Amino acid sequence: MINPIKHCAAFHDLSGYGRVSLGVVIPILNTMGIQVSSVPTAVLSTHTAIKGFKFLDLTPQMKEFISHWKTLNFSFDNIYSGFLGSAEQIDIVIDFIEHFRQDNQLVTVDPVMADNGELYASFTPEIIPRMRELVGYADLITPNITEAAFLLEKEIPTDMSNEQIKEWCFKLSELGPKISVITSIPNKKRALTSVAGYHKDMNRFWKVECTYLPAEYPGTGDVFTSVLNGSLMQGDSLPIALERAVQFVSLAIRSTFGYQKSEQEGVFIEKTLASLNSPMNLSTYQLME
Ligand code: PXL
Repeated sequence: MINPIKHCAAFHDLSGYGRVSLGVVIPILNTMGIQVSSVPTAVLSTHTAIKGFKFLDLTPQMKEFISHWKTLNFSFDNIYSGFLGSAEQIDIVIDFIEHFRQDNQLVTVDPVMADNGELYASFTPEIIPRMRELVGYADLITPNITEAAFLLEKEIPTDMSNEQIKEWCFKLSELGPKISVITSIPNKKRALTSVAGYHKDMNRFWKVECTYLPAEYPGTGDVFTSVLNGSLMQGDSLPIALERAVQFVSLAIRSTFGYQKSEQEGVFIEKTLASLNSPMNLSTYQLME
């Protein structure tokens, strides 16, 4: 039987306020025609960038959820993990991947743990080696530059040559994944940021640049990876999926930036979701040789 709708198992937190994690993963993947079944890793009052956030760790409940799912004969075209509530949850996600592994499946691990040089407030450094272990089970990983530096035990750069970007992507792929993507790559000379991706089977490196706006919105990494993941699930090539994800994040940031709203709210995806179903009319990706 042909599966009429692709099915994703999503491991992310539910932050009550602020557009991050399941709050963006579900609408984006649904808009892209993908069913999402969620295993919430934690429930928070707000994301961790807002002082005084309340945090309910769902580690024990996750085990029960998954035991139930294992009795129900579910199958998943896509397993996608992001923000985890504790280092112990890494074992739960690994067990899930091993149990639900199937052919023609994309396992995406966004090693959400840090940004701007710092771990998020709910983590201690023990998360880093555990996350390194988890990315070994993934087909696709999408660290930002801070997370990539932590995974590779490198200093966080303020500028990167193409050679360096390629070396980092390659080293990440040696941890296991077929496709390694790095986001928020700094460029000192120009007001630019870029994302780069390496496809191990094709031995090709791709880069997409975009202009930088002076704003920091939480959740843009989740938005990026959700669109990239959805695009690959729709059958797009890696460079086109990178391009679509960059274009969507840029549009969402620009749709938000013109208002005087707190950055803590995240980006106004409600205004831009429909664009995920518009044809792409310009592509700027580069092959890095
Ligand atoms: O977008 C990453 C993210 C996800 N979930 C929670 C967060 C953050 C980033 O701050 O705090 C709870």
